[in-house]
Amino acid sequence: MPTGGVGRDGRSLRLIAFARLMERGSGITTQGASQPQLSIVVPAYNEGWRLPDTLGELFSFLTTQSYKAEVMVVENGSSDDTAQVVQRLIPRFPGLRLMRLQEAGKGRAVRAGVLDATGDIIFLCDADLSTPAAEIPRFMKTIHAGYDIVVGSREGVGAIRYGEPEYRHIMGRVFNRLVQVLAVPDIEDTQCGFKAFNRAAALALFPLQTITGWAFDVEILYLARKLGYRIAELPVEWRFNDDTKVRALQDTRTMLSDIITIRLNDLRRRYHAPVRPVTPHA
Ligand SMILES: Nc1nc2c(ncn2[C@@H]2O[C@H](COP(=O)(O)OP(=O)(O)O)[C@@H](O)[C@H]2O)c(=O)[nH]1
Ligand SMILES: [Mg+2]
Repeated sequence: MPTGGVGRDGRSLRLIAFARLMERGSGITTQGASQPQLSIVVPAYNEGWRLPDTLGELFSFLTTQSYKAEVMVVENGSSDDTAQVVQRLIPRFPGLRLMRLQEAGKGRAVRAGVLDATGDIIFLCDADLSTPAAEIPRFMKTIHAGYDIVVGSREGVGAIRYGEPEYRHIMGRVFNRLVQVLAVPDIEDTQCGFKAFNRAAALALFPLQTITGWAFDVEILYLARKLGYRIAELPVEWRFNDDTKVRALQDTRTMLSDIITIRLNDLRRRYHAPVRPVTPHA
């Protein structure tokens, strides 16, 4: 069960969310048989050595599931053989796709992947599968229960963090406090790489995204709140990998300035788009 439907001002937001839900049913679109029901977007930067294992694990999980799925690896700016590795794996894993972009940035990669995804539910999942694929059904069930967005949380009852150095945890908690004060109250972990969106929410939110780096999650959740989408936070199991791409000082500075940018964007009315601008699968 979700730990809670969180809203900017509690009850009224829940009412808006309920009205939106009634308006558009479960938020899940009906598609032709050729469309996958689940799209998993995997941003990958210099992950060539790891992807055969993680994609193998992901696909061996997906073959146990009854729904159709696609997995889209989005690579940008890698200096290793990430793209070639994925290309070699495509014949082995039907449903695997590769997208390449010129400029780096996790946010940029995720945005492009989500906007190209064809599933009813669009998942974000890190290339190191730090949260196991077995968590996917719980997230899908929560979307089917009516939530627009389900975010994995490494905090709260039931969450388990393996191998994370204390300094990283403290950094994360300080960042989260600032995020809560400045942008997204009540979400304990905006930065977990494991998130699910129903298609309609994803296609309304990601076109508005401007942040191309690590803080893109904060912008998407900020927008989700602003537009009244229902968000559930589910505690997950998460494994820290010490070849992290996060550079403690430099990236934290950029992320903080990105949060200021989000607030300025809003003041400058950059986020004033129609709430439902895209018709899924026109
Ligand atoms: N495509 C793409 N992916 C990125 C970029 N930076 C980070 N990632 C991916 O983002 C995910 C999370 O990165 P990771 O280093 O595991 O972060 P951590 O788990 O928070 O330490 C991984 O799948 C990375 O490959 C980028 O510039 N482009
Ligand atoms: Mg990781």
